Amino acid sequence: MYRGITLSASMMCVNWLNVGRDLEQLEKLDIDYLHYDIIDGLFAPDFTMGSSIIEVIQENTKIPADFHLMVEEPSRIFDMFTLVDTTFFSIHQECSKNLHRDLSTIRKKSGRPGVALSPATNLDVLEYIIEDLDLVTVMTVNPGYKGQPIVPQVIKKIKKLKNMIVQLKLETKISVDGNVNAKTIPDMVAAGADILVLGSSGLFQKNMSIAEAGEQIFRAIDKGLDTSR
Ligand code: S6P
Ligand code: MG
Repeated sequence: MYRGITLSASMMCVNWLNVGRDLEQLEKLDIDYLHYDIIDGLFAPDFTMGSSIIEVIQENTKIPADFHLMVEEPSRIFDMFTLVDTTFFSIHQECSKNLHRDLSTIRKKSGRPGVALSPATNLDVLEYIIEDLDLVTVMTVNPGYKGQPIVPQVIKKIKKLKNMIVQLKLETKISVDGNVNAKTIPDMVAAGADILVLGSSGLFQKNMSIAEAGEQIFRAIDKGLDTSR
C-alpha cells in the first residue's frame, strides 16, 4: 500500500525464467497482492495460468491473491481455487449468466467478490449488484494480452464509477487493469482508482529492476493524488 493505493503485481508479466527472483523483489517492495489472470481462450484470446502454476507461486509466498477470471461461465471452475478472507476474486460481468449467484458463491467461499468490466461495457450493468461487491476491476485495455495501449475513454469511466460509489456511500474499491504505468497512473489515480494492477509497462519493465520501477510508480501515484486535491 502506498498512500492508500493498493499495488497488485500481474503475474502473467513475470520473468518466467526467474520467477523466484521476481517474487523476492516483489516482497521487498511490499507489494500488496499478486494478480493472477486466468484466460479460457474463448472469452479472451490466449491462455495464461492454471492451478499447477498458481499453486507453485502460492506455496512460495505469503502475498495474497487477486484473481481475475477471463472465463466463460466462471462458476464451472470455482472449485479450482482456495479462497481466504483477503482474496480478491473478480469475474467478468460479460461471462456470467447468473452474476448475483456467482458472486454469492464467492462470498460463501470466503473470498472478496469483484466484477470485471471490459472497456466497452457500460457501468449500468452494476446498478443492481454494486452493493454486493468488494471491488470493480475496470479493464483499461481489452482482456487477453499484456503490452496493449490504454483505451482512453476509460478515464471518464473510472471517474463516473467513483461518483457512483461515493453517492451510494459504499466502500467498493476500484481496480484498474491494463497499461498501468508512470504515464497513465496520475490520471487513473486522480480519477479514483484504488488498486493498480501492474504489468509489463509498469512493474516488469525490460532494462529496469522491479525496485526501480516501483520508485517510478510511487512518484506517479504522488502526482495523481496531488492533482486530485
Ligand atoms: C490482460 C490482463 C492484465 C495484464 C496486465 C498487463 O488481459 O488482465 O492483468 O496482465 O494488465 O499489464 P501491461 O502493463 O502489460 O498492460
Ligand atoms: Mg488482469
